Amino acid sequence: MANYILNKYIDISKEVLNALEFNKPIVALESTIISHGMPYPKNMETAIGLESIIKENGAIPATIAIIDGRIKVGLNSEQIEYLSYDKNIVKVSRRDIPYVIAMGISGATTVASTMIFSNICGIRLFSTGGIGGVHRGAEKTFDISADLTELSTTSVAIVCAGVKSILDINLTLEKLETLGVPVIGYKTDNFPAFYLRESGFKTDVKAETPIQCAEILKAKWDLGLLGGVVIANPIPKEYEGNKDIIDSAIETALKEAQALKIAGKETTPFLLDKVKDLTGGESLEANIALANNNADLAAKIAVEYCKLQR
Ligand code: PSU
Ligand code: MN
Repeated sequence: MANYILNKYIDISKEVLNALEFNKPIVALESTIISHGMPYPKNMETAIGLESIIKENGAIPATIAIIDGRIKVGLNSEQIEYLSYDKNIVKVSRRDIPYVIAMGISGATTVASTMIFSNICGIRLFSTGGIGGVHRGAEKTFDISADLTELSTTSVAIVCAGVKSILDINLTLEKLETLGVPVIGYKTDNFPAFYLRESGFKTDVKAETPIQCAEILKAKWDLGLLGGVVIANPIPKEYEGNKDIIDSAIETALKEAQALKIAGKETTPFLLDKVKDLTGGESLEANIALANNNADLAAKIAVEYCKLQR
């Protein structure tokens, strides 16, 4: 993208700019997980912890958000704190970007919008907790996350712990196949379900090492096959949740959402919040553990991908 457009809308931090210039490994991080995914101050501690994990692996973290109408790639600690406690932060997916910028307000980026800004800057690896997908009952509601359409066109790889079973996991995987998005299981061929290591549904392929993951990304993008890749990394065993407790919390949350006629962009945050309340602090600890685990893998893949580019 032309530099004047970059400068007109985007502020890239010094560290990230330097990494881009010298072809150093970078990992993008989303901010919806900070503003809408976890309570204060755990969200702030987690966001800062994720950046440290990426640095320990020799990569540069780039947390992304919109602050006062400016797209920020690479945040300082005051900006992370602001996103962690302020109650007026808008959830920004692809369609919300123009409004939030034009109004000069602040927004937390979802997987879709974080991918968009990463791609504009040339950042190829992105780490998060879970991606959006096809909601249960989508045959009636048409509720399919814009994260999936973004994955079909925007060339960024996402390391995640699969998707939460608030979604229809099978339909999410079918949709990803239609959209031509590779789904790589990291050391597994069973797609993970966020709190659980296995969803029971198969991944497209399995990779055993960060190098293998990097080689798949390189082959895809070298060939001009634009679009994203899902790298599904199961939650560490010691943090895995109890399936019955999670399933029953999700059932309750879905019923409540239906009764209250929750729709549109509110659906995912509503369901996530309910499940969090119903499963208590344990799910928060699991969420932090899997996010850390994903940042670690994403950084390792970014380092290998960078080597392949030299
Ligand atoms: N799933 C999670 N945690 C999250 C999200 C999804 O387990 O925090 C967030 C991500 O930012 C994701 C967004 O991109 O929700 C998807 O929202 P929607 O379904 O409205 O597209
Ligand atoms: Mn939706």
